[in-house]
Amino acid sequence: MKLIGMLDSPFVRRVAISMRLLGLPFEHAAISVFRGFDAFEEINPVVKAPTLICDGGSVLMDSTLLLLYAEALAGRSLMPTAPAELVRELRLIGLALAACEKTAQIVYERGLRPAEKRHEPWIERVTGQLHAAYRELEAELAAQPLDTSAEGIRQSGITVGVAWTFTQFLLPEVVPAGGFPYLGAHAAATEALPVFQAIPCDDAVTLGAH
Ligand SMILES: N[C@@H](CCC(=O)N[C@@H](CS)C(=O)NCC(=O)O)C(=O)O
Repeated sequence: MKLIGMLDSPFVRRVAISMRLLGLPFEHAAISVFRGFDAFEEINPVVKAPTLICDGGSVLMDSTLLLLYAEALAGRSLMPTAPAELVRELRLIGLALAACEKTAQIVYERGLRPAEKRHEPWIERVTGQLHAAYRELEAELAAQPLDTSAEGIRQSGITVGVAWTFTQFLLPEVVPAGGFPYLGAHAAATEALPVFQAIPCDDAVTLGAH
């Protein structure tokens, strides 16, 4: 299996960390959807990161779908099965993914659209959605922190940690860390885990075969 995409993408990183925790061997190619567009397009014409080339040659995309496949291969899951636990897990993951998506939209808006074509009301809308996602997550963590141990971490813990690091890396002035102590503590704990350290939020890193 080969995972395609840069580790500064939270979507790629959550898959790489999860596959490592699931004990699945994979190769990694750190190809950028921007700088490496042509090379990416040869692998996946839709140019979405993460992309997974399966051993049988099928090409999959979307981190959540990749994780479904990875868990089926591993024969175990990083998600709880009891409905009451699962519903919280899904809510946290949904909020974290929305935060990643809104962060990326702001970054794309700033980096790709010429200044004279920027539409401020759109940026304000997306920024409001980003703040809302992190406010909701902060309240969830304040009510009940997530397991951040190497043995007990679940998909929600991985995705919330990866999301917060991503936003703080790219937009610290948009989402000031001081307003989100529980998220900061969660991400500090996850980033200290060996698997997070081995798979950093860094576009210069290419993982070897594992
Ligand atoms: N819902 C998707 C989002 C993936 C996504 O948007 N990835 C970005 C990279 S961080 C991408 O492919 N951007 C290029 C594009 O959308 O054209 C997932 O969970 O994998």
